[in-house]
Amino acid sequence: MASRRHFLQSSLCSSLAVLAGKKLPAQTGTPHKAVKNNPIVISTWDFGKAANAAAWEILQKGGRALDAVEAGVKIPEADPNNQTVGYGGLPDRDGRVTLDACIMDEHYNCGSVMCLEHIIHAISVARLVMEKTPHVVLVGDGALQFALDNGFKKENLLTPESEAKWKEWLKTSKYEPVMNIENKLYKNDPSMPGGPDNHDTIGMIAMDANGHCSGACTTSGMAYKLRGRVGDSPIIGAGLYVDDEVGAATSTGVGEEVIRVVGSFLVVELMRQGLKPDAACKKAVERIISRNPAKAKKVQVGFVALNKKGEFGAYALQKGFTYAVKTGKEEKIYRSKSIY
Ligand code: SD4
Repeated sequence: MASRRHFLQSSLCSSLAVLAGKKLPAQTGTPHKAVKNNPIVISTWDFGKAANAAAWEILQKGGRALDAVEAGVKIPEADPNNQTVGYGGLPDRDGRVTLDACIMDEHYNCGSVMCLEHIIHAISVARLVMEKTPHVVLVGDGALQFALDNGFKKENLLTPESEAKWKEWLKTSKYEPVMNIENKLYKNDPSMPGGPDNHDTIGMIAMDANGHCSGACTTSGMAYKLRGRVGDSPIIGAGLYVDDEVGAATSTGVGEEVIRVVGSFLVVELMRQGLKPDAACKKAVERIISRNPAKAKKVQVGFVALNKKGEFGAYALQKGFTYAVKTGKEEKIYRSKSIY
């Protein structure tokens, strides 16, 4: 009865609004408001700066955000010195480099590869999954076969440096996924995946000169993970989400904690409800804490977000999370606020 009354009331309101010539707001919330001619790109971590520069080449010419984020994240994917993304990534516990990546455009199109081996540019394979198949996700051997069928080259992604670190790790085989925390405990332990000189996943979100958003996320995942383990990074909604009505968000850190709360989707939904990007990221981080307070104290998760007004922000569980921003006016690395 109550719901019928509610239905009647809301139908009456709708009819009155239509009669009054008023356009009702879209049910999804924030109306599509684009900031034109003001492109922006944001990436996780310091090394996002070089990636942003590549993305900017495209954005400044009026190119599409989708092309920009793909070109941007290809920089760390190809960098052998970056041991958490693409070529040179630290392997799983069996010594195999397995990559996770996803991409999403302004039309809710998305593509993803999980546990992909031997292909440097996992992000481009993810884009091809999005554009050339009726699917969203390809995994493992199937993803590799698809990549090879589409002209990608099979390569050895394990560099001598990463192999040496893995062999060092094998001596203890201690697996503790602690990432990039400014934390004395791990500062002097070179075998830890979160050691001081280590970096993490690149998540990149951008808005182009037409005011449209896209995002990309690519990683070799947690170092020394179990074979077949997939983190948040290639999971649409967890490691990345784009909703061109609202904005975009991406994450880095211990993927299991992000997946549990569908982190990037959560951030975007919180922005849809009216929160600024930094407040939305903070709430998502708090959600992680509320789900598992003991664990949250020991691991790192960081979110970055961008809304359709071009406002951006970030929040992390722990100190030490940085993100890079490039606009027509600034090129800067920010230190994220954190809970702990
Ligand atoms: C994962 N989120 O595989 C990735 C790893 C990462 O910062 O981002 N590290 O869980």
